[in-house]
Amino acid sequence: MISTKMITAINEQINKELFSEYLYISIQAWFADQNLDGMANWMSAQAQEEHFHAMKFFNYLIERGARVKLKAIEGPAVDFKTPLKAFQESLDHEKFISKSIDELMDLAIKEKDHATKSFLQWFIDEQVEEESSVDRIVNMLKMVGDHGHGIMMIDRELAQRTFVPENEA
Ligand code: OFO
Repeated sequence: MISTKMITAINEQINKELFSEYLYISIQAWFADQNLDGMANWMSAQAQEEHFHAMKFFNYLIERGARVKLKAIEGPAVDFKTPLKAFQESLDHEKFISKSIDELMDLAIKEKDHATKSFLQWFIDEQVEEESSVDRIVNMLKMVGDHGHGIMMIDRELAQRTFVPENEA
């Protein structure tokens, strides 16, 4: 049986995932305003992925017979200054999410909740991939600096990203 403590912690995680979606569509809006449509596309795909993460936690609680209780979503930043700062903000946020998922896993281990441990493993693995893909973009942006041509090339690459939910991949 899933504990009240675990249910509360997962409900908080749903809020964090929905905030992630909100943050990434805010960055998407900023990129669209800068006419960097490829980067805006990348953020849109990232936001869809976060919605999928939130619903994965949401469905897990329902499956365990627990109550989903949604909370207010905090307002995200709206100004990101440069592409590098925008992606750096995403990387910092992903590190915060990884820490939060690690804490959920710590709680599941403490409570000997094997079902939740097994469920959370997918997110632990996913965060390694999430951090590494944003880190790669941050490094590319550092390399090109303010060079317009370099920014345009990265923008073109990021235009290719699409989001495919895991059961359709
Ligand atoms: Fe970007 O991470 Fe959700 O979990």
